[in-house]
Amino acid sequence: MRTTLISFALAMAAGFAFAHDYAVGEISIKHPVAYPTVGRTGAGYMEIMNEGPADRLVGVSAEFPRVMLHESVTENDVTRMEHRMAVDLPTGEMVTFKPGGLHVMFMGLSEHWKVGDEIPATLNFETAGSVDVVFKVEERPTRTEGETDHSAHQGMDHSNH
Ligand SMILES: [Cu+2]
Repeated sequence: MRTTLISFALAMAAGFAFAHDYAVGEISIKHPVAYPTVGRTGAGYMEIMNEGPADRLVGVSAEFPRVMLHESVTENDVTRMEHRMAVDLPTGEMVTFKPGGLHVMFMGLSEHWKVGDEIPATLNFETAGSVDVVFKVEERPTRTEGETDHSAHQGMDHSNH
């Protein structure tokens, strides 16, 4: 009995570590991830699946001077980041935060994020409530739109000095 309980607990822990998913109400958050930083800003990405009534992500809080919802928008080959007050989560749809698109912007980092770092944050949903998640810092995939996204962040960072 005891052994069964322990191995069950271990399996659960291992499952969590591997899947790295979170849920609140009928909303699930899949694999929150970030990449190593070089400046004073970092971006968080994830997938949000809403199996319940339509909801909205209305904010993210974390231990940084400023955290915002951003979307990178490309028009005429020029990419800029726009602030979003909220992100709609329609019923039965997966909303993807990814380089070159929606992201959580963490500003005022005091040290660089490295592979293996864990960035705790709280996602606040209008109806479902709040859930604590951890953005895990992974190796940045090579040559994606993220490069554009990244340089946009750097430009923004300099203007703050
Ligand atoms: Cu941004």
